[in-house]
Amino acid sequence: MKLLEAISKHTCKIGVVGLGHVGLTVAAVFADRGFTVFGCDLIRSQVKSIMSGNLKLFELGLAKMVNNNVKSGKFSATTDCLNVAKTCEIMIICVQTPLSRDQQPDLSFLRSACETVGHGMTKQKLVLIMSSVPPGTTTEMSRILERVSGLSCEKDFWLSYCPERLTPGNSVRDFINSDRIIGGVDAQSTRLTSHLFQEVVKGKVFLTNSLTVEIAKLAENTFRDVNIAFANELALICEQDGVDVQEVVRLANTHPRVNIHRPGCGVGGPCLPKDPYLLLVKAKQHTEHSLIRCSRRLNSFMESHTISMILTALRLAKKDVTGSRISVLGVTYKKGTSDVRGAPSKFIIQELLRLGAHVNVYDPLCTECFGGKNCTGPYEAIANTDCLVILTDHREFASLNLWKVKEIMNKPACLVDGRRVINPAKVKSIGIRYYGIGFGKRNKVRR
Ligand code: SAJ
Repeated sequence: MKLLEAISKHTCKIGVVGLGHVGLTVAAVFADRGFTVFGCDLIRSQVKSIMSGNLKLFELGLAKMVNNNVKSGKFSATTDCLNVAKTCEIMIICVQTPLSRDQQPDLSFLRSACETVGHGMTKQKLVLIMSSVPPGTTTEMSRILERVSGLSCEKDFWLSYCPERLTPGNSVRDFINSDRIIGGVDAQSTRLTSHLFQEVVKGKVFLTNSLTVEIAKLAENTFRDVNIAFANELALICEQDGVDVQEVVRLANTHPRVNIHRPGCGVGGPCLPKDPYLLLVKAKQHTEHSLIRCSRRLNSFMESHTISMILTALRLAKKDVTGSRISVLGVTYKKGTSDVRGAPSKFIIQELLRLGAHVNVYDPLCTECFGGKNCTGPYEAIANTDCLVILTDHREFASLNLWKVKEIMNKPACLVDGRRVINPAKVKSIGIRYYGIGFGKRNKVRR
């Protein structure tokens, strides 16, 4: 078959729709392996920064890979998606699928991308969808592609679902090394897609149908979300019982078949807060008893719980939140990234501001401060504040000079650790009041 041969020889042209973290990584890696890649995005500034070598993405090695391939002519970006769709034999769709306010998926970007790809469709092309989607979406998109192109899926063109597992910050490494799951709408689509990926990735490729892959992808992130919710519930229990949840999790995880995740001040990012809702879109029968929905609520509740912890710390220090001064260290949704999508810091900072607190904010990897005052270093943020709050587990925070922290804070100095990055015993020995997620105070509160 012509396309199979072109894939093996790296002579087919690949179009990538949507040049965010995923799309840009996909485009750069395929170009780096010798394919000619055309990327398209509606955002003119993103296209311009790619073509001019001014990328502003915090992704290890990605900017360099993009720049090298733009220079060599293997990769170029444009806003003209239709032209790309007409030119390329393989189209990879990596557009966003956000949630609306009522937690319903907004597939308008994906539908619109499929319409454009459909307009550029001719026989013997392969379309891949990589965005996270509710079950059944690949079949829905096949109908759009057929309607717009007047061609028939499986007979005239092929379509597969092949989601990404990459971690923001390390997308290139993860794209190349992760095992992946691929599901075509028919055996030929699956075979072609598997062939394509085996040309560029080192991880194993597992093959099945598109609906199974759609559900499996959502199951991965939902499993993590439910597991974290369990860890968070344990943390709440431990706080009441005067026990440290870190010790409980450490001991429970010595069981060979137990792997409890880490509790914390909330679950953020582009995937975990969204994917459980995508999985539930068509699940109508058991909504009242849904473990998944309940876990989502519990993980969101941890943000309010962190606020309660801050208010308790202030109250016990005989201070009112209104007019108090609070320092927040960490804004990004997790360590080692500049990404703030879905970060718990947004709600926590905005709620503290609403309650009348002055909030200083510092993050080593981003300047977003959600209305607080942006500071250029941790001690500048901490100076003259009543309560220090840690919301991200950035490495730098674990090595804070706690003597200095105590000295520059208002008295009594209080610390609320939302990610358990600092040793409570050390904090207390220095004379700072300590509060941490899942850190129960022994002999204090009994049920
Ligand atoms: N979190 C906890 N406790 C934990 C682990 C995470 O509270 O034990 C919180 C983090 O602080 C963060 C959120 O959960 O706020 C999400 O963290 P994550 O490490 O799961 O990271 P993501 O969102 O970067 O997840 C991505 C996922 N990628 C995609 O869906 C494309 C996921 O599939 C991967 O499992 C994960 O990266 C990874 O690190 O492998």
